Amino acid sequence: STDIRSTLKAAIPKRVEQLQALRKSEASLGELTVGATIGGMRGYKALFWQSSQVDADLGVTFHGKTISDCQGFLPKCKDELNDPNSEFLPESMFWFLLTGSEPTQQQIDTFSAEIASKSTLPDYLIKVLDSLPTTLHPMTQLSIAISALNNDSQFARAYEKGIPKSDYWEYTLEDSINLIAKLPGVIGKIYSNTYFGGKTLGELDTKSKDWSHNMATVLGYTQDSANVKNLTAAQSQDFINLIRLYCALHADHEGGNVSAHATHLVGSALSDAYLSYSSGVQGLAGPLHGLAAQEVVRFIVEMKKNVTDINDKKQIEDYLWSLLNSKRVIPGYGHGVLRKPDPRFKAMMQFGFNRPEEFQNDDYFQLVNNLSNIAPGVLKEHGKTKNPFPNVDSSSGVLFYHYGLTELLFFTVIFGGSRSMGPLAQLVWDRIYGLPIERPKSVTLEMLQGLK
Ligand code: AMX
Repeated sequence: STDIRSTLKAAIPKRVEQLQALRKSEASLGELTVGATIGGMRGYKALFWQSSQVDADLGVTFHGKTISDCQGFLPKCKDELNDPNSEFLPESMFWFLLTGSEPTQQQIDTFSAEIASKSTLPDYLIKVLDSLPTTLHPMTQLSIAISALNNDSQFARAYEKGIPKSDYWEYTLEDSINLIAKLPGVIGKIYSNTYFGGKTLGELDTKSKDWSHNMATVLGYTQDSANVKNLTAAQSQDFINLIRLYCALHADHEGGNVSAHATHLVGSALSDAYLSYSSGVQGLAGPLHGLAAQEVVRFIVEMKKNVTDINDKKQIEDYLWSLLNSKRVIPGYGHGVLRKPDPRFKAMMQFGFNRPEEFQNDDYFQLVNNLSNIAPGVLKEHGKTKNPFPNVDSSSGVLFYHYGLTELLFFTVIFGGSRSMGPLAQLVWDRIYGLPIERPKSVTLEMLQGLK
């Protein structure tokens, strides 16, 4: 069985030849307009992104495969093959995004073990994180940690020595794997420093556990009854599966979203994987992008305080109108590209529906579900939002909340763990293709006026 490096290597010649054939193509991808240039470039097909695509109606596909396809064929954890509740692994998704080919169980077992073996944090990074004020937003801590890891960048070191352009991708791949491997430890450290006075909540298993298992453990979701979350072993296991599903589904969402685009843009200057992805994380920290996950739970908790019956449609509608009338957005609704309910939203809700013993009495979960039937009508009547349906952030936060991850600011950090996978896979391909620095032309107000 081949490993991730040789599988990728085998995929390179054909793709490079295909891209090469298009390099000088003058086929048009559409017109640029003044309105769209000052309107967030909506609809511009101006980016090349290989591994995922978002269709306005169908949502995301990964190399043409839907979420449920991926749930069917991507490998799970080797110890849980007969457990129907065990979700496929984010490392399987990374493999698939990167190589475009379906990994075997054995390949993922090996890759997952490699990631675990590289998960220990260097001492300097622990010092950096320990020196940060606990009042610093965990997303800022995450981006600082990722930037600091550039101390270990194999690409940056090799570039300084002088390497041929054809070798860039190999160093970028090593950096990307190292970065992904360190994220569970980084995320656990930020969590413990920010909320638990630096107490170790669980130990990384550098030998046999998968990436999500390790992330859950360092967040305190250990299998022993003495865990800080006071959860049963079965509930901790649910949380591991929640991390697996959430992180696999959030790994990539084509190239134009802020975190992916920022990573790609910064990477185009040949900044290494750490610097590139830390800028992606800074973009993810914006409330219109990844921070929406925290906003949704805040909003749901607040709404629950304001309605006496979570099944009363009228009360919910009134609450939504009060938000809209005070010129606030309904968090978790709307999307830059999608025009239907986000299939990731549905997959995350399904996680709850599959566990009725946990969720049928969870008012927040039930409220999110009710809201998904009520808010679209209100937003349609309001008439502004192009997509009145729930996006992915509508559902994920309340699931984390249910299992005792109640620190709202922290949800986006887990998103930040997940989103590394797609943009870093693309960064490796950017290097394989030798794509140039991104440098679009800008225009001034006077130039735009002159066009009228
Ligand atoms: N509630 C109220 N108004 C909304 C709205 C919502 N959920 N979504 C969009 N609108 C409004 C916009 O503010 C805009 O109003 P304006 O013309 O007065 O500025 C108008 O509808 C048109 O916007 P749009 O073209 O439909 O959306 P967009 O592409 O500009 O923005 C998004 C998309 C997601 C930022 C926006 O829908 C929003 O702010 N949603 C709430 C926050 C959220 O859930 N973000 C998470 C997105 C997913 C992610 O990246 N994690």
